[in-house]
Amino acid sequence: RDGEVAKAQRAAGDHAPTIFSKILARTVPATVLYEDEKCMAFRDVAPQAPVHFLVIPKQPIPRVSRVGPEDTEVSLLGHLLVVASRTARAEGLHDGYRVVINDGKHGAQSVYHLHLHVLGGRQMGWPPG
Ligand code: DGP
Repeated sequence: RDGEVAKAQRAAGDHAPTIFSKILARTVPATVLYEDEKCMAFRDVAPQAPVHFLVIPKQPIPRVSRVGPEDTEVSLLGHLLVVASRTARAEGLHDGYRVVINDGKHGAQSVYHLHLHVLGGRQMGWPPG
């Protein structure tokens, strides 16, 4: 994942819109697993596990550390986790899975539109790199 870390560190910061806005607008194709009025789940283009999908809010929050204290944003985070869990079940991840949020440079975030990674279908290691 050295290449991914380097890419993330080159990402200049909180730029919007990102490629994920185009996926939401369906001008860039993606394999969409779930969509509702608040979020979308789609397969990661560079899967790091047999099942690897992302859950993103439609609201373009750049990163989790920018989530405000407003009830709507707090409940949106909860909704994203519930959708992650429900979609993981629909993907057959009955033996568990991992949910990851990368934030900023040290977190190796490369796309500055908040997203939850859901990875499963194999044994995960710990600690992560
Ligand atoms: P992060 O490092 O947490 O910012 O992860 C961004 C993820 O987004 C990374 O795993 C690859 C994925 N990704 C980037 N561009 C695209 C794209 O155009 N389509 C899809 N499906 N995934 C993408």
